[in-house]
Amino acid sequence: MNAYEIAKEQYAGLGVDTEKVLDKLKSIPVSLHCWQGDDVTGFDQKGPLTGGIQTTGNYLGRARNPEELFEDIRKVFEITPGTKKLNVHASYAIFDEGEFADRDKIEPRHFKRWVELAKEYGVGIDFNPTFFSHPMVKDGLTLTSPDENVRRFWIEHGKACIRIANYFARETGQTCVINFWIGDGYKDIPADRMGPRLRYKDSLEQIFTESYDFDKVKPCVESKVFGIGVESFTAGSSEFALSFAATHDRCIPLMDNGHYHPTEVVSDKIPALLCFFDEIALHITRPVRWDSDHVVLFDDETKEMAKEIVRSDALDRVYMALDYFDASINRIGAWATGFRNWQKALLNAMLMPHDKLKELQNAGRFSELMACQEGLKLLPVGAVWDEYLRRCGVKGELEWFEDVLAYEKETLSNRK
Ligand SMILES: [Mn+2]
Repeated sequence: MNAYEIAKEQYAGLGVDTEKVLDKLKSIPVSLHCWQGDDVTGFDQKGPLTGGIQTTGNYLGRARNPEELFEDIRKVFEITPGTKKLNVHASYAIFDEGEFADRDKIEPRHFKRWVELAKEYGVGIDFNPTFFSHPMVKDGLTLTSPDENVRRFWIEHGKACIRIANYFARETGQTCVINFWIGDGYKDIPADRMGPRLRYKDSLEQIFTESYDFDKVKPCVESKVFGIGVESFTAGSSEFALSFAATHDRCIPLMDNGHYHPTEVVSDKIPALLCFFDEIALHITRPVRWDSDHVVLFDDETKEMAKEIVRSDALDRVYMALDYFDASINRIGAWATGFRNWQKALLNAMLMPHDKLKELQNAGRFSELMACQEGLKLLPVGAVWDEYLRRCGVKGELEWFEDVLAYEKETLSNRK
């Protein structure tokens, strides 16, 4: 017997059908963020990254244009298993030679090439309005700005993005999750915390008057606790975003696990929200002391987040997207490592006998529960993972990076 067959028998003994797990895992869409490829630069402006977020590092080979970014995305698709979606920011509009449309005026046709790429792979597209890195961000504010011209510009941007999300859903035939995140806030102690939030609420309500079919287009509101330069106050806090989503139909909450206090964990928040929301969305990242957007690892909290989704039987209620950007290492390697690790975390969670574990908990057999949970950690998840990679036609754990090195040598090193 090979390693997978032995593992399959071992899991069968626990009541876990590895064949079913492998089929299911292959079908779960995970959204791959386009912004890992170019350090969140985008194509529509040349200014610095703003909005309280930062990329660090200057590894060779950053994608500088749509052609290079698409080339890199193709490589990532090739070296990662499972079903993907493309996750695109509005700042990645692609204009014809000599053409330009500002963020309040962008149209579906500016994203035609993204649709072509998605169709080539038969994947869906998720979308994000870009409320940062733009001259109309005034004093760090967009949808909360007391300047009505500024606020109006960004409301129009939001509406334009909903029209583009409609286009993505229509063209791909798949759900388009459109995520609203703003970095609006204040560096120092504000004199008014409610005013900006009321303006944010009103802005979102105006944006969501743009028509969309909630079966196909899923607007989300993403919260954040702080950003660089906006340490004292963030308008779109957790309470704000959750309350907004809870009190507005046709809108769902999005949790980014880098957007909370360092000792808070999103794994615990997932089942809490699932008690109240039909659907939720996640940005999966790795915060190191702050919202540093490090590459997702196969670490304890990543595993715990996946377990909570699986245990809650909510794989079809949680929209999963990756969100990190590391410019200090090979960006293709970063992209693929994080994508592969979230797949691993899902697999690990799907191989657990959750019903049995719940029974132990409900019977108060806590020492047995602990022993069992610890025992599960050394079961041959790796053998099932290897089999999954084989079936997906993707190279094994200690081999795939060769492709990244070859790509760096042949392609990335020429980008100077
Ligand atoms: Mn995020």
